[in-house]
Amino acid sequence: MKKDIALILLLLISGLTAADKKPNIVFFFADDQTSSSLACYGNKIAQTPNIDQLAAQGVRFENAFVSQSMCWVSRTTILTGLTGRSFVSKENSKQVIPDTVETLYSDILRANSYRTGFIGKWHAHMPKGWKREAHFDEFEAISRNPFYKEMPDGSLRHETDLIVDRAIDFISEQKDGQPFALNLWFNACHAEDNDRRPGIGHFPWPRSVDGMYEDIVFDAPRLNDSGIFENHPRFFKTTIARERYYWRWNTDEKYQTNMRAYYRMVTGIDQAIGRFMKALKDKGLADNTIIVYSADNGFYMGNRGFAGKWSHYEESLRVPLIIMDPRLPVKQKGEVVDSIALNLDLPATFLDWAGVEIPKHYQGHSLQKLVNTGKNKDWRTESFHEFFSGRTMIPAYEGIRNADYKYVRYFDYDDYEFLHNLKSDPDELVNLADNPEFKEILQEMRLRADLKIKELGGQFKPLKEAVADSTSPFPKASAYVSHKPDKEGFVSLIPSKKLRNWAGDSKYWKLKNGVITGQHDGSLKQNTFLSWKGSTIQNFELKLKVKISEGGNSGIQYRSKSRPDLGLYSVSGYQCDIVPDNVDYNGMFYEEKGRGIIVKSGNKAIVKDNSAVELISELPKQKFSAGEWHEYRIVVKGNHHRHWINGQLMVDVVDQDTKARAQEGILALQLHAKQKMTVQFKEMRIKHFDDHLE
Ligand SMILES: [Ca+2]
Repeated sequence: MKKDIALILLLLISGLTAADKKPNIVFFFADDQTSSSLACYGNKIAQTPNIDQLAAQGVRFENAFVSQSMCWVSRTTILTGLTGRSFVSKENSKQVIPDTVETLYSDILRANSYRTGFIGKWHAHMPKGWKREAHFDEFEAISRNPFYKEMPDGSLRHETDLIVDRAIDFISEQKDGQPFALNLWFNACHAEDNDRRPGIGHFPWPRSVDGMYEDIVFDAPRLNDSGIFENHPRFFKTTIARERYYWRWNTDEKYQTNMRAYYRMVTGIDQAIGRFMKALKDKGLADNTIIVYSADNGFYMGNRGFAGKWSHYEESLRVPLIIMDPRLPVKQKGEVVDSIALNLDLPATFLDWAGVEIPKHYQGHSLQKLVNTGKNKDWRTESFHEFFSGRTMIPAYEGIRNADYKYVRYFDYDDYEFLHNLKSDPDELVNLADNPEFKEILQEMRLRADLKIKELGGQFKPLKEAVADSTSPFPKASAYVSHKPDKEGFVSLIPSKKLRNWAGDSKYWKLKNGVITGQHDGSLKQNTFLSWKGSTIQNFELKLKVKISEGGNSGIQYRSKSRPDLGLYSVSGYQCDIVPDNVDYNGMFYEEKGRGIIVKSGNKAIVKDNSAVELISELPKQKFSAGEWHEYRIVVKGNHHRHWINGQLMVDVVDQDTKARAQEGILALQLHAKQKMTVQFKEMRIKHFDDHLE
């Protein structure tokens, strides 16, 4: 009897302790990451040991989705517990209804003794006057643009690392006896949209993962067959998902460079998580801290001829979801759950862990039972998905998905419908909406979608304006995508005010009155570059005016590559040399990579594929003096390169050694190290010829 009483007492005490000791919650939230880019989700290349470890010690959701594949909507869904449709105005889908964001899940946790923190990418659109920092004990927005932030000592630190630095500060200040809920919302792996230089420009990674995946040659996108793209209705083929495909995936050169960069961003997150986990353990908090890892939306990495997210396909909607609760029984560790989980479920789950009642209006459900036992017989079998953000730019849709079928309709396009059989056609390549055999299923899913829409707040008002095309399905020159040429076919490259569309060290490069000036006093140790961020270039005519100081040395780089191994602003590739008062060098055909002359000025030549030069003829040589404006013109078509200065042809070269140098790359201006110099550029205009010349 005594023994029993002791046991009951012990149970009571331990029971009380467990109930009293609320778990801490850390929510790692990546940007634009489809689940397939993690090793624990089957990726054979990605190195993500720390995230994999979370999956091994916790639970991984095989079927996690977002209700809307869009950064700000997905984020607001998590903050409010509502599907997008329920928190925006039906007249203006960009406007959030103030009542719906008055109390966030973090406010509820805070009111229930939690210390709350938010560090990282916010991007939730809130009504005017709404103060985000008032909704957390500690709040620090850290955005991209740029990904690298300057530290007080002048060094640059990537936002992923910075967010985890702040997170470690947060837990180091944590007092005993109070639980905490910390949101660490990364900007990685979102692309730097305004910087389309492949690699470190478009997908900037933390420098700690420099060089990773360099030897990897990525397989082409699995759903790469051009017929898959062709099979879409026109409105699907002209959106920004297609435009951005030309920003980052359309050629092998771009694809490989950007894939490596994207994977580095993923591994950058992984390493930062590893660092945080160690700090958590050192602080003695690991045993009572639940870790959640997810992403705000999926991502197209060239599949179907698309980039970005937004649409109804699985690449867009699927996200990773890993929950590591250290209190889990051993048999649950490493469990994979098949049930449909949504971003909508996260706030309900957080509150459930905290032992707080879940508000009645929350539309998601706590995942706790699924995490703890792997099962929940009352769980949903169907999920609602939609897109309405930026309806004027990106096709909006609504619909439902279950284990067997996905039904959606693009409601601004005469209710264009898709019906996919997910069991027999998991890649969603066949649209069954017009197939009479599936008429009943279509009808049934239509009705269920209607019911769900009614429940969530009803239909949107019809769009007033027509949806504009973002691109033609097959632009002749991808460099023209988002850069419309003038009547003569040229695009101006020098902005009127800030050097926004160029990347370089502002210490050396300035823009004033339409003139770009590169200057140093002799202290520059290594060549530095100013690169155009607009796109890569292939076949083109470039016109500009150049002025250089005496003894100066510069160049116009083209079809170049970023060389982060040499520095953030280093590039290599072809160069039209700028050296005044030198008949051999001015306008010559140079290669920055090997720092070598390919062909000197005054030569018409062929560079053989073994790099031997065959001279065809000599062109008249001419000196061009320092301190005066000269007109440069570069025309490149295929492997034929020509450089002119003041109308004088300086080099005319066919470079057959095409493997030695990239045939597509970025445009950049050089500032040569060592000797003090000033170089200036103005009236710079480029005309692009077709990417695929006859
Ligand atoms: Ca996103």
